[in-house]
Amino acid sequence: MGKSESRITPVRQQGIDCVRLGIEGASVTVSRFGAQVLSWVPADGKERLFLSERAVCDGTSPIRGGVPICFPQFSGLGGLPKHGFARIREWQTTDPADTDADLVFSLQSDQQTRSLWPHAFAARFAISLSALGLTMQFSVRNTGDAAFTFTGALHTYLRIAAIEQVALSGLSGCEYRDAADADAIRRERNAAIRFEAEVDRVYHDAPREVVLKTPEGALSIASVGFADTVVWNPGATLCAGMPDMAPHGYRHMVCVEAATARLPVSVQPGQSWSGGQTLTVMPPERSVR
Ligand code: TA6
Repeated sequence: MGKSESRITPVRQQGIDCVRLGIEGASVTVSRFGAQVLSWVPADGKERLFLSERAVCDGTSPIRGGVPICFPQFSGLGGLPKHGFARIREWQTTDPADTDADLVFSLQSDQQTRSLWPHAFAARFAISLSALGLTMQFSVRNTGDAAFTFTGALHTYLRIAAIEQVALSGLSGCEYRDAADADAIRRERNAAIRFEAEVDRVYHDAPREVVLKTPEGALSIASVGFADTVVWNPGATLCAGMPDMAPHGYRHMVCVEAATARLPVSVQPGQSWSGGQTLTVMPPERSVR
């Protein structure tokens, strides 16, 4: 099926209102709550995103899994709710006609956002789908008359069969802040990261592409605009204390996030910022471990 024959349908996933887009044998499902991608199934038919079986999908709290949009604050880097408010707001679908994207969501500042964060903004989340790739682009325009700064991320939860079998390459030599060890600043010494316990790292000024290798194949994770790459897996102990994760949930996910965390981005009045992440299923010859 070609792009012109793309299909967008309203669906419910785990009880939440979503929009599903199908193109070239691939599909992506996005919740209106948070404009959160919950499912991405490329044309090979395999789900690539993790959505916790215990995710809360009633609009009362963030959804554990998929691709939460963290804005205007990454994690606890400020006084806002953790990871900001974009992931707990209802977004609107917008006509993608004037863009290259297949699906576009928008979120504007209102009284509620201004009560938390006193700035005027218009945010967009644009999705482009192909047979083996998913591109997500977040952009924000300053619609007020004073500059603002923000931090944020596309907090992508990748589905994996078994955490002990995966390796993430591409970050060797990169400086990182180790949030799992009192925010120590370290340098990545390993050619590939493996996950034997909690990993919670912000890689500063990270390379534009990292590769997640698994016995089933490899996934390229590329970013633009976002300076940093966050890598997170809670490990068994933290996971056991998370009410919206099954005890074994940590074994089936790893977050590789396009983030702007170390240095806040500044946006002048009338100006826009944008950043994105592209996930691509790699051909078998580039997948060898
Ligand atoms: O991006 C990594 C991180 O900030 C971790 O520290 C971890 O807390 C994770 O996000 C999940 O945060 P959440 O608020 O969704 O539980």
